[in-house]
Amino acid sequence: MKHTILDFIKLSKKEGKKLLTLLLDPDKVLLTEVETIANKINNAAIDLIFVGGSTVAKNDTEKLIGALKRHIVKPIVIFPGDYSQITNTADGILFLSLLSGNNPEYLIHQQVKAIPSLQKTDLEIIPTGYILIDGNHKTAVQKVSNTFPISQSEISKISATALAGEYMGKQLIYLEAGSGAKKSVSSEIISETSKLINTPLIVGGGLRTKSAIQNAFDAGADIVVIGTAFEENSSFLDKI
Ligand code: 1GP
Repeated sequence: MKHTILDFIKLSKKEGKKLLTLLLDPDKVLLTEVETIANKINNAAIDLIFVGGSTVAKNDTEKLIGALKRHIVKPIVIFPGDYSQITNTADGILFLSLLSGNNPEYLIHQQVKAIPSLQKTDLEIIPTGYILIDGNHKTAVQKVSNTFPISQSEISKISATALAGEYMGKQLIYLEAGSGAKKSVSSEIISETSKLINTPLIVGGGLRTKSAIQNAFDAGADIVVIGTAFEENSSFLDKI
């Protein structure tokens, strides 16, 4: 089994190097803009690229990653909303399990449905515990997964869910306030969770400023994901 991306993440954590990830949603990126976007990514402090969305038209993920690959050597990881987004054009995939909700479809059934497609790829598969946290905004993940996020006040429940994920063998834990969240995951939640787990911690959702990203890193995030801030203003990366 390949471990290139995960090894890079673990080594970065060990060395105290924080990683910044750009999320691109195939629904929102025009293929004609890919070269310009790729140039920005190549010149920015972006370490990883996630590609995915809650609802993506068939083949759009493959087309976007294929186009990005013509210009970018940084690792591209599928961040799938469902198993139809699997494509061998990427380097790896977050093999997500939605640990915060009570919907077996996103806890295990989608993962089983993904197997026939994954067996035809040589993607690096990265077991990831995905924890949805209330961002004061009904997000696409919440609607599509038909689950409720955990309230930001339930800090011990969030950190316990993360540790349970680690004990279940997840290699990454993702605290997600949801794309376009009005309230990003609080520093207290990030801090309490990162203290409890050894697994690299990803934080995303609603981080729109350089200081918000820095605060998430300072609180203990190993990887920060930005999506909307770049979608709304492609020069956002120039400031980082
Ligand atoms: C969503 O965490 C990511 O899955 C990014 O969120 O679009 O709010 O940056 P934003």
